[in-house]
Amino acid sequence: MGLTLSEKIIKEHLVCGEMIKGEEIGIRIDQTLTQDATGTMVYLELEAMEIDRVKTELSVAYIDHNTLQTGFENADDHHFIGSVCKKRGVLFSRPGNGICHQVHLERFAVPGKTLIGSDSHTPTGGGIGMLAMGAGGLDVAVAMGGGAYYITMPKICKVNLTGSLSPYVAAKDVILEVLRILSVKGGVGKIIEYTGEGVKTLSVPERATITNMGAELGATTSIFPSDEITKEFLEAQDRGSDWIELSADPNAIYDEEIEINLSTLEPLAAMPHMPDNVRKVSEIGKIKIDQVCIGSCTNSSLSDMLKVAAILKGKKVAPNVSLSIAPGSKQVLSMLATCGALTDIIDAGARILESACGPCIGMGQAPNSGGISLRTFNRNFEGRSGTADAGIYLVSPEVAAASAINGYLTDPRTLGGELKISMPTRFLINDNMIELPASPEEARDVEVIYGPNIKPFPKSNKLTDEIQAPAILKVGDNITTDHIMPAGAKILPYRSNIPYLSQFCFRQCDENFAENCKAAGKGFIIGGANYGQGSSREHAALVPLYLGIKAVITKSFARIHAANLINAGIMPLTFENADDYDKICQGDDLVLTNVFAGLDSGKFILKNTTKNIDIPLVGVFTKRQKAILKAGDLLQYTKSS
Ligand code: MIC
Ligand code: SF4
Repeated sequence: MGLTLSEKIIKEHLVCGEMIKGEEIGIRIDQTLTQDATGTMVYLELEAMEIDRVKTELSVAYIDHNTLQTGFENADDHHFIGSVCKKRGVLFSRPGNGICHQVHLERFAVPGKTLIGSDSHTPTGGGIGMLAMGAGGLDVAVAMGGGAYYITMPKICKVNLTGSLSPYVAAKDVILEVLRILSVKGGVGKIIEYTGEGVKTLSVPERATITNMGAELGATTSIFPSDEITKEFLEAQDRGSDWIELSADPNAIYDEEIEINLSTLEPLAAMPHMPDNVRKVSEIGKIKIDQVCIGSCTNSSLSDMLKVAAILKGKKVAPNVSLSIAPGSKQVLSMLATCGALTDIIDAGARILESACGPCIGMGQAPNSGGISLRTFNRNFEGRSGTADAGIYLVSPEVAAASAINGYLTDPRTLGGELKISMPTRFLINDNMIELPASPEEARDVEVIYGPNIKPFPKSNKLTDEIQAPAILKVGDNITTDHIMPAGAKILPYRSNIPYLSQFCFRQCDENFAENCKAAGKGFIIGGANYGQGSSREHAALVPLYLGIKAVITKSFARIHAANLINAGIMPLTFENADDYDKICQGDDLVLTNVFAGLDSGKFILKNTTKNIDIPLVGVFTKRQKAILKAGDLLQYTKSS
């Protein structure tokens, strides 16, 4: 039987388990990446694990999220991460060097290798044929220490691409179309593999846009074959020797198949407030806009920026619109400057931001009250922009640039002609903002620098056989990690200070959540379907742990968040009958009985003592997960095993 591309890479890296769909497998990790918003925790965990030097082929720490320095906190975190990197053998990408996924694609991603990153958009590397997955911080720390990464063997969904994109239709429209078809839950438990004739018409950055935003499908990852186009890209990055050819066997068997004819696609937009709320731009019509933001790890490559520059050239940003542009990396910015395209962008009136996540994570550029903002980003969750009542539309760079000039949502095809850009055969290579670690001998004298805002992370208590606690919060479907642990300029500087961070937990859903938790001392969270979608931030588990949450009971979970809960020693349990969700009200007193027997059988009973009813729950854990929960958390488990 032939193998899919993902199966080939998994097989090559399998250290534990069998490639049977739905079973747990452990895979060897070749590369890791971290960013600073999750990185402080990762490196605190690495230090707690007492690992002398990282054991991966390559580990890189990027500073790209918390670059707005309104106080000492972010700069202290940068120094802390930099010092651990120097000591432990990790490359350090300094602030200004670019967004982790963009820089990693340019300089480090290798077809056929495995990568995990403490950021949910790590699958960007799939654009180059890498098996790249987002993971919780602790999982990344364990992988740096040489440990395997455990996932449930996913189903493989084939997306067969035919035809080629029409002028002004972009890779963003391809992934928006996949989101329209599959929804934000549609990729859970799956790897999305792109195949077909249409693949050859897409460049590596275009493929990376598609795999990047596969995160919004909830997919484990997304991947493209490694072909001649991949080779050209790697050669242009002076990394031709990293190339290998890689594709699925012709007789590979897939669990699901989707057909997309690229030629029939039109410019699309994800309307507020979910990435799968997709409609054709031509159908939405000419809505008036207040802001346009171009950049983020989804759409900040050189080719994206050159297209934007070509549309803006000789034009002026509409008077009612604020246009900001953040090129994805120093390489992109400096090449834009060299070829003159940056001048076209500046002359049109764009506000140039540093090469970082910026507005995508609410680090500046919050829209005006009730403002409409078009963004080339990947998430438009309510409030994420920093303005609670803003409406965010996710669009391609072409739609963004055309709309910025007109002042209203514009189908770029109305600009006419064809958008011609010329891509250089060689990128400008200058890795001078990547600091190399100290040699093992020198590393002994390197001191790890802890700023005053860096507080120890919470430890969990040993599991008990009976847990009595109130339903401290009840929420609905599709709760994102931005609901659980919001980001934004005001809160992000405290990513290394869990006690301080805790006051913001679930604020958008219940402003008294933290106080209620403190008063009760413990609690259960009740949720709907796809709980914990979005970011990989383990803070969405560590902060509830700090606030005394013992278990989260939902209709279903997003993959990375469920793993983060287990790693933090919080049980993710689901209703055996989804309708039982209605049998619990916020504030009800609950008792989870016979927990240890439940861990073995996978079945639990939750007594709602307020309503005097028993509710059957399910919690199927692997041997390793049971051991983690029994040990208290992954850190204690790793130390003891
Ligand atoms: C995001 O896009 O939400 C982030 C910020 O990059 C997160 C990581 C984080 O919360 O720090 C992600 O996607 O994992
Ligand atoms: Fe940064 Fe936004 Fe990408 Fe997250 S999604 S890594 S915040 S650019």
